[in-house]
Amino acid sequence: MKKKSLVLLLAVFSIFTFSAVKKAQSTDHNYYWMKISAKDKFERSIIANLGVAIEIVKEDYVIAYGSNVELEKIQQLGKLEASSNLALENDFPAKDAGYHNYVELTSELQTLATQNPDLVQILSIAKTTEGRDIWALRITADFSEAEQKPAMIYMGGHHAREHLSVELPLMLAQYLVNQFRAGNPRIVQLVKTRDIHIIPTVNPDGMEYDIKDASYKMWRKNRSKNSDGTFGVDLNRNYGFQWGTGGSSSDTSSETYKGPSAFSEIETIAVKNYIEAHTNISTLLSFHSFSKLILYPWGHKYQAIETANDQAVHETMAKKMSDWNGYEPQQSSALYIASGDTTDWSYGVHKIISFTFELDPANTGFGGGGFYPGVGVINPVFQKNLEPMLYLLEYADNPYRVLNVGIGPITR
Ligand code: 0X9
Ligand code: ZN
Repeated sequence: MKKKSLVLLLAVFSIFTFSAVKKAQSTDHNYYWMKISAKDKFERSIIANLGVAIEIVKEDYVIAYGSNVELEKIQQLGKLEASSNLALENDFPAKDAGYHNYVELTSELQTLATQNPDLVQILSIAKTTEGRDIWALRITADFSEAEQKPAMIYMGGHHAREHLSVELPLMLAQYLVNQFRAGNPRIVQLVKTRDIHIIPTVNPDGMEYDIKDASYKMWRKNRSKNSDGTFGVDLNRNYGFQWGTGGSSSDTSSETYKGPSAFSEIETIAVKNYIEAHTNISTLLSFHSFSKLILYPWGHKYQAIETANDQAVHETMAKKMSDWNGYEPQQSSALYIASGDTTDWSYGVHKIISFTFELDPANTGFGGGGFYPGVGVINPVFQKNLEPMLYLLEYADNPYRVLNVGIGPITR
């Protein structure tokens, strides 16, 4: 764990309500982060004597790390304020420490919301199988009128190993807030007139599993326990539009296992419910990696979108965005047929203008290196995708404006 993680931990504790404490067993060696009240060196010494490692000392509490046995003793003393058994040891290999693990991501999001309550709300849209919150940020200048404003949603991290896809939405959130504060007129205008939704990682369990023990696992799916004891459903095959009609697998151990039914997964249901609760959402961008592509529906069949204007909007926008990021625009199925992906559902069911970006690097052939391109790409990839991200937000009021034919805005 990096130093930064320890500092950020303080922020994390502010959002963990008192988490369930496992019952101590002599054979059980679970480890916990604990927030323990202690107001002076004498009280701190009592705590230290119990065997926990005190990592942070504050005026009236400490943050310590220790076993379930120690945790129970501290609880008996009546000094335990909060605890978390989230696996903080899950972290990127040192060379990739610039990426955010789940705890760091949570802290960044929480900090942004806490420091900017007038602009940012944070909401847990679900608890995963392993107990992590799936965070959604909502950014807008006046929350009371948010539903009346055109909305857009950005998502990342459907696939566990695609870590760059988590960094971009996080950076976008920070960029919007910082630029609003700095008085950037374009961003001030956007934040005032748009309702912006950002889910940096849809799949926190998978993402953490992928970096467990600081070595990459090349994991793609979530961490659902399947009926036969295998793990994981491909979340980008689990959405409920033309689910299971091609390019997905019924084999539980397959990388593209579609799940036992459409929307069988906590993560996809959470996204579905969230989008359906915000009927003002008109544009959607789902980040994946890698291959440098801009993809749009359909993905489950080779035919183009039936409604000519909808097809034209997707095509026109994709082409425009490719001018900025240099990615290749194409229909999803031009890559390969796959059913149950996010964008076929969001467009197919809700007529949201929807894109998948396959971020850098380019498709370099055999091997998984493309999923782990190093920290050096984070900033340049954000920069080249900033204009596309803002463009979709600008046109969220009426994406058909790109056609210049005076078609009214989407209403759902
Ligand atoms: O296969 C996927 O889910 C996406 N590619 S990835 O390498 N990130 O796994 C692409 C989905 C595009 N959609 C369809 N082809 N339907
Ligand atoms: Zn992906």
